Amino acid sequence: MKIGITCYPTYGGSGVVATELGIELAKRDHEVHFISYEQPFRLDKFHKSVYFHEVEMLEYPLFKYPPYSLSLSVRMAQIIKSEKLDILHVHYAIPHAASAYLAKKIVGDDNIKIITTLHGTDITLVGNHHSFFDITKFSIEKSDGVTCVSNFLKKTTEETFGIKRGMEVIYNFVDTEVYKKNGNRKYLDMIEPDDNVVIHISNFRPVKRIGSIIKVFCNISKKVKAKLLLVGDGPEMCKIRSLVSKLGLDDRVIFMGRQDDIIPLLNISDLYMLPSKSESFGLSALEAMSCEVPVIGTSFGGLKEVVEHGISGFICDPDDIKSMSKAAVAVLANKKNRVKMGLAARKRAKKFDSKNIIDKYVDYYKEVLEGK
Ligand code: GMT
Repeated sequence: MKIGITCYPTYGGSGVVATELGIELAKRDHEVHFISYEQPFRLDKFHKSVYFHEVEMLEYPLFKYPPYSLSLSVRMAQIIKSEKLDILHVHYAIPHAASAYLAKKIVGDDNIKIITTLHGTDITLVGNHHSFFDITKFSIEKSDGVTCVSNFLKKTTEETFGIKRGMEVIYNFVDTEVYKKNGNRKYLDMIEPDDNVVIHISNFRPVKRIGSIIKVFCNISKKVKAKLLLVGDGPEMCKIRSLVSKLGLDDRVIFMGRQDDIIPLLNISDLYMLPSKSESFGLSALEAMSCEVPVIGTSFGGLKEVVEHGISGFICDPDDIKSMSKAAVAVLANKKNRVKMGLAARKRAKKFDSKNIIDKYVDYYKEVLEGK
């Protein structure tokens, strides 16, 4: 198949899923064309049969907000025609699904099938805002196929937008051959061999509740020798830095900034924390699990479809600092327990291996093309 993929190219789960999906499809002899304003960050080296098409944006003084979604539609239509795409698969509904709908109208309805993958905040936080609600509902209904990254997200989409059409749940995935413990526990300068390492990776938005991680870590470090690695950057950074200082944790919290390769960091970690206000799937948690790192994650959303409470980690109310602290100390203070949970996490991650999940996308593409 010839498949177009549009996603946000920057740091964020939906862009990671879209890029890894494209690379895996190309390995299976499909031809993949990324269409976005920038080359996706995980598309950092040459891959056979993977192409990138940049969306050109016109600056004009009248435009306070340059209309990216329109330029994207035009570029999509051009690539559908020039590359003879079979499918255009867009990740994150806003604005990609609406742009794809317009592109389909430009090239003619019979010339392309549009598949939209819903990722999370495009439904729970952004798409349901009154300024976007109608266009989100419309573009979901008008897509030829829709996938959701968890059952939670499918149900939330149906309830929030009153969607009646079929939507396929296809979970996110990880390449467990790449994301694995390599035994090379190379310490960062600031980390000592007997430190328990807690890690969080995100784009530091309020939904991630990083303040709760700091409070839990404060309790952890009263019980065990520990360091906290915060990986990523975003709007909450200043607030988090001052909370860390206020709690006297400056020498124990390490701000790593954005990192392209997180595997070495997961390899020195003992616990991953993701106590978000809502998490539709929690891809970063799955990547940690694949590296034998147990997870303490939120009970709000789809993370409980990934982490088995008490086995591969703990699912907690993200407001319940006491329970999360207790769970974290239970993992870290007992090495035998931690290793056992880490192995269980790896075993669980294998259920979401890219080998199994990519085939589900390919089957779904075929179904949509056949008009089932
Ligand atoms: O919200 C984010 O952290 C980014 C966002 C995205 O679309 O880039 O992540 C969402 O999609 C990921 C990939 O499917 C999921 O693993 C995340 O759980 C989801 N985030 C939320 O639901 C908050």
